[in-house]
Amino acid sequence: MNDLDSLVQQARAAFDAAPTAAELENAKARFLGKSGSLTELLKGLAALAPEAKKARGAEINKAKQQVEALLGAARERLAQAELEAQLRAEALDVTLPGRTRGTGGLHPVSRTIERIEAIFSSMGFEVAEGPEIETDWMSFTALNNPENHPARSMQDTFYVELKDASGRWLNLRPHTSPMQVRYARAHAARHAGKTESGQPMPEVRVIAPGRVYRVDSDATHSPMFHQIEGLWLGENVSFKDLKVTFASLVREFFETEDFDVRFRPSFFPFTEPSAEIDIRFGSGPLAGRWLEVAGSGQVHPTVVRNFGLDPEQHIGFAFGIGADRFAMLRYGIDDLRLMFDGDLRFLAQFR
Ligand code: 2NL
Repeated sequence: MNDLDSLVQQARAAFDAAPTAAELENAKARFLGKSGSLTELLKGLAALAPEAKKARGAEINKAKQQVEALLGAARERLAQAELEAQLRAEALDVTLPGRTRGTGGLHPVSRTIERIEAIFSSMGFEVAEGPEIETDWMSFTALNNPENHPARSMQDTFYVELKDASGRWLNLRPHTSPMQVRYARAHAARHAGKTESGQPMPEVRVIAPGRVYRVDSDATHSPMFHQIEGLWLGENVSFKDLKVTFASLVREFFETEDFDVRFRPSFFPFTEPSAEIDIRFGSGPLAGRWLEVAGSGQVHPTVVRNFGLDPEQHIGFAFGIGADRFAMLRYGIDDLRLMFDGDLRFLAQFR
């Protein structure tokens, strides 16, 4: 092997060994650079005689072309490797599942209240919502609670350190009745003196859903819970209407015809007579047991008078149901505390 062949072999080995484009360019300088070995050989031609110069020059140029060809191939190889590495680094697996924002949903109690509102709306009831901080008169006096009734005590009712115009502490409403009082009084004021002679005042038909508060906390009681109260007053609204109304609610809310409704005598200051309402399903997971689901009664004449209405002309019923209990019965929830823990593993089941 002559000196030029071995130089080409050295260049090939150096270019093959270069791991990066930068090192390849360093290797190139050793052969083709200003003082590279091939350049030096070309400079040496000057000392040769014309004939020898021509022959040697042609050989050196041939070697130079071989080295340049090897350099081009090595550059190509490194560029290709670099591109492949980049593609590997930036690879996307388009088959991976996407990261989505989870779907939200209504709380089971909200769903229950919305369903019950829709059912009563279809029976001609309006929905009244209002303040959760109330006056003593709205929460108790208007509803015929005696001055020393235990419901007014601090053991039963939360009070707010603010007084109303008559100097009494405001309370967190212990039921949604105050909203019905407000609604009935506005109804009485709106129609006062306006009804044509002989025409009765329009009926009052309203439900009041919402949060209520009582000093009570254990496995089956939460200091905040949800109530839906209903009120229907007219010329001749009776317990028969209450039973039909309540049975319609149960039929539509629980989506079954297979149940019984019974009234059990009870006592509330705001109704007389008063009754607990029990239901019993004939089939399904709750079948066979009487379940207490509401309190009810004929609205007390004193309460009707506090509405600003005449108890001879406005007779009817009121009831109160626990929305949380309805939600638990409907969705098969066995622990009240689950409803208020805010645990997404529970809530996600209602999306
Ligand atoms: C219960 C008791 C009841 C009422 C609520 C009512 C409202 C007005 C006038 C008269 Cl404005 N009554 N509400 C009547 C009877 C019972 O609820 O234990 N509910 C879970």
